[in-house]
Order: sequence, then structure tokens, then C-alpha cells
Amino acid sequence: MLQRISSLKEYQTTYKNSIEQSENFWSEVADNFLWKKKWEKVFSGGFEKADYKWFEGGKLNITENCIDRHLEKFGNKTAILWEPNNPTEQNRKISYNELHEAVCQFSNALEKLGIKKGDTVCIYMPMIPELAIAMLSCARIGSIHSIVFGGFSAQSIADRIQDAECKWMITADGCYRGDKPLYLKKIVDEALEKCPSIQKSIVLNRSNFDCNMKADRDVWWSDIMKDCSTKHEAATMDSEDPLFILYTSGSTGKPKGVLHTTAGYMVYSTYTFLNVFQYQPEQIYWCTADIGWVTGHSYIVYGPLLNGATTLMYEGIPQFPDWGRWWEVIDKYKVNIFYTAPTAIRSLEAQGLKFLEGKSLESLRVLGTVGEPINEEAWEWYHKNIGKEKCPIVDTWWQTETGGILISSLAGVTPVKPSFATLPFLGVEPLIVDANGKEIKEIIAEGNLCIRKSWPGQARTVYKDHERFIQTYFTTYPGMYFTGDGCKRDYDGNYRITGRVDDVINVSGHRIGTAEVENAINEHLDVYESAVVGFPHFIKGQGIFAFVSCEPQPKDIILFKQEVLNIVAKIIGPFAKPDRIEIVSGLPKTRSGKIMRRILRKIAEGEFDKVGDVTTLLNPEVVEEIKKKVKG
Ligand code: 7RM
Repeated sequence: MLQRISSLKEYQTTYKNSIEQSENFWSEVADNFLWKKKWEKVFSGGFEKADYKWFEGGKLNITENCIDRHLEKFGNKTAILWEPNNPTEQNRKISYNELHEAVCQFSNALEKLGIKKGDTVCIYMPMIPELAIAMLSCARIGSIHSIVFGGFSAQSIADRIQDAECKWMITADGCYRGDKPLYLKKIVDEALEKCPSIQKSIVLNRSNFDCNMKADRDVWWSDIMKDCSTKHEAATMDSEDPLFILYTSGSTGKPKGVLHTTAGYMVYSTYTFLNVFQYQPEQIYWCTADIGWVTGHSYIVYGPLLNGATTLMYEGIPQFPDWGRWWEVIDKYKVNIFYTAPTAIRSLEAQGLKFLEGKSLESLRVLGTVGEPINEEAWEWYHKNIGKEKCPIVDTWWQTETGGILISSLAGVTPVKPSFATLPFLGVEPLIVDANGKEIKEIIAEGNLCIRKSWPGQARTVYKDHERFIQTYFTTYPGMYFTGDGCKRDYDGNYRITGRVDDVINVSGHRIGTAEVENAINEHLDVYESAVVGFPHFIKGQGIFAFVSCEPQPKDIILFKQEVLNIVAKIIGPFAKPDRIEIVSGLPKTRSGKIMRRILRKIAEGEFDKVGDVTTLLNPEVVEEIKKKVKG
């Protein structure tokens, strides 16, 4: 049985052991899984070449651990509870037995199409059980899924397909988000025009939308499933075989294809799910993220299923048909563990308490947050109005690259402190470094957050670009993993993550690279150059502020700004549209021509007096002009 830590004392002793006897510790955790062959070496390699490996020599299939091994004891237990966008549509309950049949059948279908171990498969689907079935089937046959969030544009899908050289696509006709239809197949069609590598595109009929099925390329999900058996022997995978690629934004260049491998990710997502949420058998668990982000991968699909939990999937948005929907869903399914993002909490808080009237929420035991720092006010509101002051809140800090939660309290077991992620998870050793890369050993500290040693869930590489992987994460502070986050540590050793220290902004918990937005804006013919920075936003945490200089000057400014928004939506996706655009006569630059984002950041934050010395700039005069524009 996997160890569930149940007291502060136990956390402290186990934590100490997990650091001092790391290999022993993880080996004992890994013993609780179904292996086709046991590993030979728990850990090898290091950060210098980023060649660390976990459970080397082991053979397994993650889906046998997610599904098959639960069947004997609780095959009839609900694995996935599905709540549709529209509350009048029939909901669905999928038992572990049914999930097993569906995944086996779809795995057979994928193999019949010719998909092989090691092939990369792009998935672009709504939040429906078939999305989980598609990803699990990929894992079952040993292919690598690359899921693209349903909010991304055709261009972004095409970029990701090309980068990962996907030969296969899995999508659906479309879905509704609230009362708005989303035509996924049309978006995919546009993307695939630029993707000759795609051999077949599998289309699920979710909404009966018209689809233009391209002969020789497009096949219906139901057609390929038809004659396939519901029995399937899972592929034998090595511990370090790739499981999935997930694109994430960084400070420079195009999004990186972060790659996770099989065994380490499995062990880590299972163990963190169990201990952070203190999941108990028979509890109903709901994470409101989209499976297109890492939170959905680890804590809607893999982590919960690996623990044999019942995981709820909601297709819609929090405000449909009204802002009371989530509370209704919690009461309807008697949800015990609820995991969401601070931005959602702030939006719900802004609606006042009327949508909570008549909702009991008494099934709730544990609340969680993820994606961005949570401000104290939102924390208190969540604690009081949703948790009724009796549910512990776990503020979970982690990243696409970490695979699972690295810093968080364990619900009801270790102390909480509003706006602090608190203590490191077992086996995780955080440290804080100053600007020179020197570790700050004092207990009270502020600086950049690094991690000293590898943990099993850590990403292994950037797909087909290991150099970039090393460059991004392991060279800033040699010998450590650099997270890109700033942080503080208090007297009790609690960590408070203060936000990104690089050119990444976090809008409603979505990671967006400023360079990506700039590149999109620069596609406008009238734009000479642009600089994008984040600024504090009441609901979204951070908003996007774009400074653009134009040549020629746009005649109609309102029209111009609209065009810029359209371009960003088209090239990246609607969620990356700037909240504010200012046209300026020039951007502040150093003598060597580098745009001084620091100055623009201060101005965007309204800290007009804190821009610092500008006299050494190439063009100090623009600073005053920009300040005036932003103030006005
Ligand atoms: C899981 C996820 C990662 C970035 C990370 C942080 C920020 C995430 C918290 C947080 C403060 C938290 N993956 N972040 N969780 N900041 N407190 N509890 O979000 O790759 O999309 O983003 O998100 O800046 O570096 S992610």
C-alpha cells in the first residue's frame, strides 16, 4: 500500500528520509505499481547534461496501472464522471470496466490505422471522456500524445504538429462552450493545410456539426472503432520511454515541447495526488482545469486514475448558464475534493454571494488552487464561502516541466498559510539563490527559486532539442534546476511563490511568452516594433500590456487596435489577446539597441516614479511620452 502521510511528525521524518535516502524512498513508492519487469537502477545521471533517469530497466504500461489493475477489486466503480456543458443534456458515468473496454477498443483501432510505438499523435478535443480515452489509448500502444488546448488557433496547432512531426491527429467536430459553438474540426482543417506529415485525422462526432471530411485523410471515430475488439494487450514500455509532449511558453522563441517519460511521471503523479489531496477511497474529486494543460494531464486523468479515484470532468465554463453552475455541480455529485485556479476564484468572488444561495457544498473536504499566486483576499473568500472554514486549502506550486506538485501543504496534515504554497513535497529540495546564483542559506530569504536534485516527475527534455532544454533550465545556475519563479521563505520554512522573473506572463493561470505575443503583433503591416509586458489585473492575476510603435501611423486607431487583437487571436489564440495596447513613437532602448522591458513594466504597473535612471538610454525622451499616454 502506498504510504499516506497522516501527521506533521510523519511528514517531517519521511521528508528527511526522502532527501537523505532518496533512492530508497522512491524505490519503496515505486514498489506499489504493476511492473512487467522490475527496474534495475532507481536513479542515474544528473543536471549537467540533463541525463537523469528514473527506474531504468523497468518495463511497464502506465494504462495497466491506471485501469487494468483496478478491475478485479472495483471494476464497477466510476472512473470518470462527466458533466456536459449544457445542464439539460444527459451526463455520463464511466466505470473502470467500461473505461477499460473503450481504451482497449480504441487502442486496437489506432493500431489498425498503423499508429506505432514512438509515433507522435496530436490531440485537439473538447472536455469529453473520449479525450481521456484517446490519451490513454495512445499510452497503451506506446505512442506519444501531444495535446493542444482547445483555445489555441489553427496556426498554433500547425506549429505544434510540425515541431513534433505528428503523423496522426485526433479531434472532434466541435462543442459548445456556454452558448457559443466552437468548430474544432474547421480549425484543425485549416491547421492541416500546413501539415503534410499528417496521415490520418480521426474525428469524433460530439455535436452533430457539419464536417467536411477529406477523403483519404479524415475518418470517423465510430467507423474505425466498429469492428475492433474490446481486448487489447498493452505495449511493453521502458521506464524512460516517452509518454507525452506538452508545449509550454518560455521567455524566448517558440513554445517548447516538454517531454515526460513513463515510469517517473507515473510514480510522481500518483504519489502527489494521494498525499497532497489526502485522497481517500470512495471520494469524488473534481479538478476544473482543461486537459489541454498540464494540470489536466496530471490531476484530471493520470493522478486520479492511477489512484483508482473517481474523477469528474466538466465540459463547460463556470458562468454557464450562470455563475452558480460549479456549486450546483459540487452538490449534484457530492464532490469531496475541489481543485481550481485563483483567477476562477476571483471571478466567482466578483459575482457576490447570490449564486451560492441554496447551495450546500457540505460534501467538500479539501480545496486546492494552482496556476498562479493566490492573493490573501481570494484565499479568505474561498476558505470562508466555499470551504465554510472547515476545509484545508492546498496551494500547489508546480509547472509543466515538473510533471507534478513540488511545493504544497498536505491537506489537513501540514500547516497552511494564506498566499504561501508552504512546504516542499517529499523528495523535493528547493533552494533560493540571489542574483549572482549564490544560495541564500538564511532561513528567511528572498530570491530565485531553484531545485537541487531530480525528482521522478521531472521533464526529461525539450522534444528534439536537448540543448535548449539544458540551456533553459540548467545553465542559469549550474548544478540546479531553475524554475523561472521568484520566491520568499519565512521563518518556518514556508515558501511563497511571487511570480515569474523571466519574460513569461501568467494570464488567468495561462503561461504566455511575451516574445510570442510580440511576434504575432509584429505581423501587422503597420507595426514597426512592439514590446509586451505583464501588469497586475484584478481578475486575471496578470494582464497583457502591448506597446507598439508604428510605421506608417495607423489612420484609424480603434480599427488598428482591433486588427492587432485579431492577429494575436489568429496566430496564438483568443486567450493571448492584449488587455491594453498603446501606440508610442518609440520604445525605450539601451545604446546597444535592447528594448528596456523593465522600464515598460514599471510604467504598465503604474509605478511611474520607479522607472529608475533613464539618462543612459538611446532615446530617453520616449519615456516621458509613454508615461503620459499610460496615465491619460
Ligand atoms: C501547474 C502550472 C507554471 C507557472 C509557475 C508559476 C505559476 C503555478 C502556482 C504558481 C504561485 C502557485 N503549470 N504557478 N502554480 N505560482 N503559486 N501555486 O500552472 O507550466 O502552466 O505554469 O505557474 O509561475 O512557474 S504551468
